[in-house]
Amino acid sequence: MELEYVYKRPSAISSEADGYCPGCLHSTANRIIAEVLDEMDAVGRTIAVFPVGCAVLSAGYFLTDMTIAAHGRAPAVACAIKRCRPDRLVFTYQGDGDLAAIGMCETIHTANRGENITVIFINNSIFGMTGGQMAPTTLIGQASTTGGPSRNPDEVGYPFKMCELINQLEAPKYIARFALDSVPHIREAKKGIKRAFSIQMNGGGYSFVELISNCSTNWKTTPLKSLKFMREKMIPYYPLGEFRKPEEEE
Ligand SMILES: Cc1ncc(C[n+]2csc(CCOP(=O)(O)OP(=O)(O)O)c2C)c(N)n1
Repeated sequence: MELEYVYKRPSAISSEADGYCPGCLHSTANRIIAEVLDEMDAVGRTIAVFPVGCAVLSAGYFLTDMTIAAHGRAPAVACAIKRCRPDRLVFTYQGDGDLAAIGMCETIHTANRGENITVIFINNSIFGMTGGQMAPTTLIGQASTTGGPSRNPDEVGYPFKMCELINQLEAPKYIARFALDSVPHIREAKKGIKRAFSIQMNGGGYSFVELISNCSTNWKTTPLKSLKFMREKMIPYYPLGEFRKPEEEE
């Protein structure tokens, strides 16, 4: 009897076991991006730009063309690739330390130029790979190895809301924030990624998709409790939704 698969591995992802920590939502983010690439029949014409940080582990699983950029420089590298190969679907996949700390300059200028690329931003409110240092997105009161037991805005400023910041610029065409804490939210996130990729492939311009994610290892909690932290602490500070989309999409 022939088996009919109702749920299978997207062709954009290899069969390697992933190296993320147990419960890490990078794997969910990888999966929905890969599903979108499959649905758009875009695997063979995609170029991914991976960063420094846990997000770079994705480079071991995606079967698209790809490169890895120096810390924070993924948008600059992606712009160069896209300008040389405008027929390709080019996206970056970056953590919050990469995108909003060392890479803040590249992030803002790329968005301001309206480059026709998609930036996927994994916001887990901490530097993951290097061991839980404070990120630009660490919440007020959140513990980190460099910010102490409680982020104090009087000393280190307030957490950056990247969608809201980018929404001040003229050029971006699509700006949205989703979360990976539940199945309905993951479905919404997938739709947003597809919308961003479609805008790019239609020559529409810059798209920015933030995904609220977790880091139970450095938050020093369990994967299940990390979902609760996302719902109770992160989403209230980082409201979900589409901040900007092309008029015809309204
Ligand atoms: C120029 C440079 N500075 C610092 C580092 C060290 N470094 C490696 S990963 C990382 C943190 C990345 O954190 P984030 O972007 O939040 O990604 P996550 O690991 O949480 O996915 C840092 C600072 C580096 N590799 N290169």
